[in-house]
Amino acid sequence: FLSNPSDLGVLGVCFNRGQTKKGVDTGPQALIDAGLLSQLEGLGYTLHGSASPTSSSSIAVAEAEAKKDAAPPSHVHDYRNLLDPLEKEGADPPHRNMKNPVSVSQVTAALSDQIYAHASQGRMVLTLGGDHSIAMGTVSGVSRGIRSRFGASTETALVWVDAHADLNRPEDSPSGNVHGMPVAFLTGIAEETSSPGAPFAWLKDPSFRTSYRKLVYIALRDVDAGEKMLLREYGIKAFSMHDIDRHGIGKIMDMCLAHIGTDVPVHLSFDVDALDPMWAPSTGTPVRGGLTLREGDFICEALHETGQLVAVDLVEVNPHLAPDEMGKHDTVTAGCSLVRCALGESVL
Ligand code: 4U7
Ligand code: MN
Ligand code: MN
Ligand code: MN
Repeated sequence: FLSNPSDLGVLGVCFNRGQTKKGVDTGPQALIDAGLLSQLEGLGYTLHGSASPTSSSSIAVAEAEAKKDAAPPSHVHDYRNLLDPLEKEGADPPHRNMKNPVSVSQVTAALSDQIYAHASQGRMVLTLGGDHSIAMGTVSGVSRGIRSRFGASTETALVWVDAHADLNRPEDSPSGNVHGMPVAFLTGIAEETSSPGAPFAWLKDPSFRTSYRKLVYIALRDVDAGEKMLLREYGIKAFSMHDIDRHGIGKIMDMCLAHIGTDVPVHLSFDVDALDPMWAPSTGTPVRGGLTLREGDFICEALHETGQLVAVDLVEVNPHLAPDEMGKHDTVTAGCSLVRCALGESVL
């Protein structure tokens, strides 16, 4: 699926407003400081940065126009030009129970365009988070990029590796945190209203969407009541930790790939909290009883082996939430390992 499989678009998304804990916006820099980008160059990839998205506000556009010197492409983005106008207390009030709806919507819409720019050129895309709400941007940007290359009917499969299903509709969410909702919006299970100012109306475009039939969950163990109902109602393929204990990760990946089928592009969205807190304690919503690092690496390797991977997200690394220095180091090291495995490190 990749016209040039060694070209990699890399986007560090320093964003934390899909949840309420500070620090997850420093995840991308921590992964990069640990040497991830040079490790990927060592695997033979040529890395490409992105242009900063311009603010939709007319003031910022006018300022950029006046300066005329656009910033060079970069691997790490803070979206401050989009977020600063929303800094004021009460500037981004809840909408349908969602916290920071405008912040999340503006950043993920801009991210979707940045991702599209890579995917539509046939590049593999790696995104480092940031909280998992950013998947609204990554998954939609990739789906759109793949459709632009192979036709509107070409769907991209989504493998969501996570302790959580992130499938809450806004009104069902126990927390109001949008990082627990991206899959619901991407699949259209949570329908955004057409009312003026509805923050995620931009995700209604069919070319941005992912079919829930091409969605596979792995490592679930903390699923809310409303999410369980939706999993059953839509017949979504989901492998829980219980299933992994029963069958072993090898068999699970065979079943995962059988469900997706060959000749289908695949987007892997890996939430580091899928790993057991023993390997990845520095994350906002840790849940015990998770994957070993080796099982996580195996999932990534098995997807790489298919040759169908077109995008990888690694999200929810929060260096500020480490119980100690070692916990932070372990989490960042584990994150780097997952990404390298997805990008072919283990191939002999
Ligand atoms: B993550 C939760 F209620 N389901 O909606 C919610 F348990 O991206 C957690 O997977 C969501 O880390 C976790 O707030 C989102 C909660
Ligand atoms: Mn999670
Ligand atoms: Mn998640
Ligand atoms: Mn989490």
